[in-house]
Amino acid sequence: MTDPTLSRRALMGAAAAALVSASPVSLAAKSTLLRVSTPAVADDWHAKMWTVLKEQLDKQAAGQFEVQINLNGSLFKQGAEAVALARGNLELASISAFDIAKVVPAFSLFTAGYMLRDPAHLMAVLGGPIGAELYKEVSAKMDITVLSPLYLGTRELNLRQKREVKTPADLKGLKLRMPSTKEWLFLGNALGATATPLAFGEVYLGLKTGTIDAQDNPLPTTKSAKFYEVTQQITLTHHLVDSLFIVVSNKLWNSLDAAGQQQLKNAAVAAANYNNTQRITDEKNLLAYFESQGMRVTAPDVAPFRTAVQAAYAGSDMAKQWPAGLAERVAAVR
Ligand code: KDO
Repeated sequence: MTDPTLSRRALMGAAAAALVSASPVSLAAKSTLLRVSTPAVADDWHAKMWTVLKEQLDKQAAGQFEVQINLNGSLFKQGAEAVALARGNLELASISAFDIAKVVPAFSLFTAGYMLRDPAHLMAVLGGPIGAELYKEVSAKMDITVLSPLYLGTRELNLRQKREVKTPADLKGLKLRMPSTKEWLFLGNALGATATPLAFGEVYLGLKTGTIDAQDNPLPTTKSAKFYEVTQQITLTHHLVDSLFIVVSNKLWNSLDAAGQQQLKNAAVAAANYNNTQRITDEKNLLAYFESQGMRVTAPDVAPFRTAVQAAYAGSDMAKQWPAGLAERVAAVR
């Protein structure tokens, strides 16, 4: 006959053993926090792509990462992400060529109007050997690693009031909102307008109240940030095929083993691909939507804009800092 006391003891012992053997597992399972900061609004594709990254990591590396997504510049304001990453206060962000150009001047080449031709060209240049070369300097100087470039969209003019716009001269005196760095302002002025600095989060109100006359963004952003509600015209200048870069702080990157790095990189590439596909589709369909909302869409000949903008860059201090032959190598990429 079995002694009931003994079997109870045996049971308790087994339970304790199970607990002991369970604890190292749960300790080891402590996940790595990945804080994301973006100025993007929830409805924009480069906000939604972070959920793709999160889901991809949950699938590939269950329990290993905790992705915390902060939208609308709620964690760090637009343009402050690179410094936060370098200081270890942030792990992931999508920053622009304009942000990188402040530290790595070669990147101002990708802020120049009419330099990249289309999304495929952008991805071939920035996702190929030219990108890879430049990202080494980004890592060394900014303490961040580029995981993937992405297509933010082609920037178009969006005017508060209807206006004939055929050449840069027609933009004279127009207060065109641009983000607040000198490279952005240069682009706005090169188009013929009066570039006026304003943070992304203030653009809607600026258009509504008339402190600015126009803004430029890719069509999907003009839709998701609802700028079409407070403007009357879209003018298709196609002046910048714009990029962003999904980046991770080197502090976090270097703390991962090779498998963790690969999982994070795969998830970033999946997020970028998702963004690119959705955005390119949207760009094809949105003009009809804007017209249905009563907006005027105009498509001037872009040649006079291209000529003026390219001449402005060619004579600029920025162009003097572009590595010799880089612009030609970029143009030669098919
Ligand atoms: C903008 O402020 O117009 C801009 O499009 C600039 C981009 O570099 C990027 O910061 C973007 O805003 C935000 O992600 C919001 O869409």
